Amino acid sequence: MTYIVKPKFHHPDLPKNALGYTHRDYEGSISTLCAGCGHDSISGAIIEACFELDIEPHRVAKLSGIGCSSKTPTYFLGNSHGFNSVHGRMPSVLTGANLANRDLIYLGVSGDGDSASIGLGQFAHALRRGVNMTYIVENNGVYGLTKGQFSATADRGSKSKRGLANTDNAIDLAAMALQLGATFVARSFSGDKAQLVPLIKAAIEHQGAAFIDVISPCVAFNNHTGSTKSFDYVREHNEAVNRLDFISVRTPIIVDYEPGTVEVVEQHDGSKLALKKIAADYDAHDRLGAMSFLQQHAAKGQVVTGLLYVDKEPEDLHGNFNTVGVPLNALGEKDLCPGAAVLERINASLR
Ligand SMILES: Cc1ncc(C[n+]2csc(CCOP(=O)(O)OP(=O)(O)O)c2C)c(N)n1
Ligand code: SF4
Ligand SMILES: [Mg+2]
Repeated sequence: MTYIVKPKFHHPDLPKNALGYTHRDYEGSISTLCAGCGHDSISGAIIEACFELDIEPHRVAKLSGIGCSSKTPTYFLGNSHGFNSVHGRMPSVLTGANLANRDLIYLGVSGDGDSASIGLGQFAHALRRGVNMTYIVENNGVYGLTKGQFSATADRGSKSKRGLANTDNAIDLAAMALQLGATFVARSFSGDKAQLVPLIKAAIEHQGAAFIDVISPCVAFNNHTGSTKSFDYVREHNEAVNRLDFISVRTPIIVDYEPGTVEVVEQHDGSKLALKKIAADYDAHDRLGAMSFLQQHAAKGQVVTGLLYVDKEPEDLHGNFNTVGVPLNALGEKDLCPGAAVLERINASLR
């Protein structure tokens, strides 16, 4: 545990983004996680993505549950809104906040224990409702914070630090997200910043439920031989389906991939995703195809990473509810309380 406060001073020559902010403006407190924990690399990727997207930190709301992964929002975006909720309950708190103020960028950070065990129902309903958010699971296959018990994402047959084999079947959260109707589904590896940063940027700009499952090795309890969530295992079994470039509306569009192997996907806000197919038969717009691709590779012990699925025309909860464009928390009494005559009309229509 460190109690050292991060110094505010930074070198005057640090690179600045279009808002004049440096990376330091997107950082948080000094991490208290174990040295080498994959979760710290994901925090670094979130900082990089927000810096590159020129996001004003006060426009972000970061929410989490309980666990080492859920502690990480303290270590990034120190100038953003934050809510560290109860174990497994981040999705419902995020949904409520999003309904009250649709103008913020919602970033949900969770663990495999937080989302696949106690919070599985919450995970499922937030995705099926299409809450506009970037939902990141920092997936290490164990309950890191409570000292390394198998989580529900641990593969059957994988070994604990003490050599015990897991006898339960694993939940694949990316496969579930596809089945539940998430409009952006990806998987990445904490050790692959080149893949993870553009995925986070694209997920933030995506106007719907975006889910990223990030394999993030726990160096204290799940990084040994026999684990399928260790650095060595994921490096050896990583099967990337595409290489991704994210091109924001503000940057000039330069795509230098070979013609025929690249697909440029335009999102609602005009930002673009350039997908270079590595697996030639992979189609990132085919939900069913993505589901069977995941299953086929999981059966061979391969970890499929990259953008698995994106819907070019996502729908979100506000669209489905037909809510007003003004955030609900900004409406005045006149709008919120339209009077007895309107209430009478509504009651009459229900009789
Ligand atoms: C209601 C409740 N039940 C159990 C716990 C104990 N607990 C704290 S963190 C945790 C699991 C964390 O695992 P995960 O979400 O995978 O995060 P990690 O630490 O691995 O990043 C558990 C079971 C709790 N804090 N609250
Ligand atoms: S116990 Fe595991 S998950 Fe928690 S900080 Fe240490 S390495 Fe990371
Ligand atoms: Mg975990």
